[in-house]
Amino acid sequence: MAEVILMGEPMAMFVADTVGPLHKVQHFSKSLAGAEVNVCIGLVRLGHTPSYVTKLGKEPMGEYIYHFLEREKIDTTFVSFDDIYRTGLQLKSKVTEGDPAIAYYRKGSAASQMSKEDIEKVDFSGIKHVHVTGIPPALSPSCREATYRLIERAKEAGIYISFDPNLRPMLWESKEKMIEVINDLASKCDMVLPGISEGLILCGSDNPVKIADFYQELGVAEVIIKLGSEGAYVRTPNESYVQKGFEVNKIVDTVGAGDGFAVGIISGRLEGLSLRDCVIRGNAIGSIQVEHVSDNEGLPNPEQLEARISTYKA
Ligand code: KDG
Repeated sequence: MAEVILMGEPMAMFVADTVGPLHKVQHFSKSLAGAEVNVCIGLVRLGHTPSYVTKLGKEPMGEYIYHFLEREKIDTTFVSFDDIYRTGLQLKSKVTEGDPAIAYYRKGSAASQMSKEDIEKVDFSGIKHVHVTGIPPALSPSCREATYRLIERAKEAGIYISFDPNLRPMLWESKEKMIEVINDLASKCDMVLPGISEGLILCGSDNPVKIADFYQELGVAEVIIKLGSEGAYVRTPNESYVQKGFEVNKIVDTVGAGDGFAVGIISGRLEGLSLRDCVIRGNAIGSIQVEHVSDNEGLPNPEQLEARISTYKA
């Protein structure tokens, strides 16, 4: 039985085989992208049972993703196929370091057809955690309603909700709307996990203390601000501290590090770890993720995670 619910859009991702601008690249390798599905994959690798809510196109890319989910042992009970719309696609450039260029082909995708009716079908029995991100509310008006309904149903059921803003400005109608909706959704959750640069956009400050103040004033109990290689700033009603990050061998691609961090927090909570140990785990997984080109291939199994944690110099 599933322990965690996540809703999102998975995409077939084509990663450039050679460095250079995307329009010049001849050959790409196929893999899977999508913030929430990355978190599902990470949770399964650590022995947990996420259920993924999404819509796929009835075409080869939808089938590819469906088989991928089944192979990764992600619960597909709430995955449906859309007869008309297609699965979204993404291109990603190859970089030698830092952030790659991304191009989306996802407007009007099958996943963007999700609506609150899809959330009504979800069975919350046995669910201990709901993880929401700021991507689905950017996909379409019906996906935005579905995101609100997911939070509402989780709250009604008394389930703990974490929220990762995951800002994707190019998917929103305006920057103002993005800030308004993301902060409104965040205010309804138990934990918010912004990156430091997201904090600047959402709260007008890149000072972690001010970002934490902002969300606590909105009523969020736990705020964890991701500081990249510096680690994370943690604020709860009782304490605040910076938890130092891990040393990284070589940064190959930063995409997916935040999803890895969320995997650490959610899996740690499910296993009853202290918040500090959850954050150490989140930092550890984020540090492994940036050493991999794929958005999810680096997500560790328990042995790989333990090996990284054993290198920690607090
Ligand atoms: O967090 C990683 C995701 O961003 C990536 O796998 C896909 O860009 C993506 C998205 O918008 O879901």
